[in-house]
Amino acid sequence: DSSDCASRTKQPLVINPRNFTMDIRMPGVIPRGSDTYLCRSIPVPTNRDLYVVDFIPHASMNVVHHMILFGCQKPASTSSYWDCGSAEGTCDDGGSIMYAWARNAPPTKLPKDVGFKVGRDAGITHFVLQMHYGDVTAFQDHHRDCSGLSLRMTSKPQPFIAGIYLLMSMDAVILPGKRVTNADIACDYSSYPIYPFAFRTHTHQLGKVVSGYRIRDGRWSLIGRQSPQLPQAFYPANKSMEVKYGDTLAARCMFTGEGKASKTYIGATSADEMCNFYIMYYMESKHAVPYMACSDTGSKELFQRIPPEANVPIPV
Ligand code: IYT
Ligand code: CU
Ligand code: CU
Repeated sequence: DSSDCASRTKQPLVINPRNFTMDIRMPGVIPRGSDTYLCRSIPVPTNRDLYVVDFIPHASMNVVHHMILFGCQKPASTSSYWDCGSAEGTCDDGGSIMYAWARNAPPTKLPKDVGFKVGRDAGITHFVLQMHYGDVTAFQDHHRDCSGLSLRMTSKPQPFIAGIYLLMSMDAVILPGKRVTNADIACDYSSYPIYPFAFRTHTHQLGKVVSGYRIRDGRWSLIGRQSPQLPQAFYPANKSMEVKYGDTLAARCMFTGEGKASKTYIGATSADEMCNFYIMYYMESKHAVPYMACSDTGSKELFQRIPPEANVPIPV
């Protein structure tokens, strides 16, 4: 009921323990219609470095379509919660994705000794939770929703920090009627070693499969492939591998333009497309780079050697 809901959105008072939990939950909301996006922001304590070491989702698939947690410096609104469907957005500084929950998808666990570093030094002073409410028939009973996440936090420095490497296409054009259009992305990796452990794919309606690879000495090793039409959570990476200086990271999104009457471009609306492959990795703390991105298209010659699976749709 609603009073119970209110009590669950209150933060417990924490008097300086090393390990504690932060709750970020909707404050008892009723979405106005289907496909409503609501965002909730809470400040991160900034008097010391903190690490997020676990995520505990509180959501039911009947009510919530997906939720994404961002770490950011400047939430798009100063309200405690707001409609973040299109115009207002999530974070003014972009923000970095830290966790995604989607219906039916398995939960992402951080490996032992790995944490996302947050706080003032890490440039993450707020958590913003984006909730996508799908079908609102779940609200016919007039209940108020307080779905959200619990974050297990510690001030104990972690040996490894978690980070995100985002491969994204900026300039793909999907041709109308054409059965297959590929969007390719590749960058040389030139930092300290990272160890991918989870991946997430994101496209809109036209994406069939998104695959990501490490290329070393001409050999392609799969980090992960998934249909972006399945719940867009973080899935476990293929096998443990290292990505080091001199390797190349590459991704392909396979789209279909079948049934379309005009070209589709990369853009922010649901009529546009996106091509994203997110790698969640860990890295030794002393070299910590929490966020990297690549949007180069890579060469045609390079992609001639991509494994054929990158063009095999995954049944949904
Ligand atoms: C144009 C595009 O591909 N946008 C993606 C990736 C992206 C995310 C963030 C780009 C920037 C960001 O600051 I955060 I610049 C995109 O919007 N992806 C959505 C969410 O925003 C995370 C997704 O669901 O992956
Ligand atoms: Cu959703
Ligand atoms: Cu998108």
